[in-house]
Amino acid sequence: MPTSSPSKSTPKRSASSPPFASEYRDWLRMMVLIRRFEEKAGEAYSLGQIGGFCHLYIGQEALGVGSISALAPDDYVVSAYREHGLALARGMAPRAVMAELFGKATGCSKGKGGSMHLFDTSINFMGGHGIVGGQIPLGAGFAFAAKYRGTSQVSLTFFGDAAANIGSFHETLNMAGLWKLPCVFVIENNGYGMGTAIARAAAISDLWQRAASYGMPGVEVDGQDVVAVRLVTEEAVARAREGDGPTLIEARTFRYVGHSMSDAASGTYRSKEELEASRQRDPIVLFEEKLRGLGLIADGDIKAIEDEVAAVVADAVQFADASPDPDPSELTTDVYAPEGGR
Ligand SMILES: Cc1ncc(C[n+]2csc(CCOP(=O)(O)OP(=O)(O)O)c2C)c(N)n1
Ligand SMILES: [Mg+2]
Repeated sequence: MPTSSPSKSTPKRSASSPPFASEYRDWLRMMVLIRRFEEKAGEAYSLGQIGGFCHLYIGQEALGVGSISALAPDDYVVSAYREHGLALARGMAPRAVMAELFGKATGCSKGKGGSMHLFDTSINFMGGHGIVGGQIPLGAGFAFAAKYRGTSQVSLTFFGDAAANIGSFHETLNMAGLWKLPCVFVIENNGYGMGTAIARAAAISDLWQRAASYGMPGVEVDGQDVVAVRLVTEEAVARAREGDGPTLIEARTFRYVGHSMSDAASGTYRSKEELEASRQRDPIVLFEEKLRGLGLIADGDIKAIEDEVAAVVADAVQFADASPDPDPSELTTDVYAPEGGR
């Protein structure tokens, strides 16, 4: 099966005649919520309220919001450690996410997972994984299980550009292509794996082309354009659901902050000019401009979203701060799944 080039995969629907205009406000609100949530998480980390690793999603909001909006409620989502925004976009409560970052008993993983291990099986959000590429075979596993059980569920697997160089990426895509599993693989190409530019680590620069080796379409999309991301994901999800197998999506994006909080100043591996240029394509600003142009939103609406989101984030921090630590007796629980349980 030939891979599709970006031009061949041009969405059938145009963004200016949007069938999902009614969803636009929700998408903008979710992108703003993720941005403000992450800014607050960064602040709380600096104040010592959050410990351990903490990888922020700032700059990549359109990618998570656009792609997850294409899913049905019982589809699966699995991700690496840069997943706060994905968990929120999937519908996890900001309180449960913030409390998990704070390591509190009220967190989605009972305070025992932290930033990199957000889970909520009630919405099929299957983590949060710290081993680079470790979640890629899991994503195929959820798809295999769905196919085996005969459900119509699809699995959406997120990973970074550097993870696309890990062996499990190649092994998984081969099996998923061979068995036509209902999965969609999304490379969140932010240009860097920690401080290493992808051009210094990958033999080709168009990672979507790797799909050709595994019998599935490969698509490149502008990860800063929430509507474009939604359209390509929607097409890939429909394909998977219809039994036509997986798709590899490469979404080009940028993280505005450091790799993690220990690289808060963005390090020395990228120039001020590069950062500045990326800020010219801020996904939230781009979307606000688009909505203004379509006459779908006014300044007052944006302020209302900002005010409401600020209250939600402040409430999440207050809740997390006031919540109890996990009881020491919880140390050995949740290590193994209960017999016969999920
Ligand atoms: C198997 C493994 N090797 C190395 C690391 C250390 N490590 C953590 S994040 C990271 C970079 C991954 O970059 P990418 O996949 O592009 O995701 P991003 O952080 O850019 O979202 C590395 C090498 C790890 N966690 N797991
Ligand atoms: Mg990366």
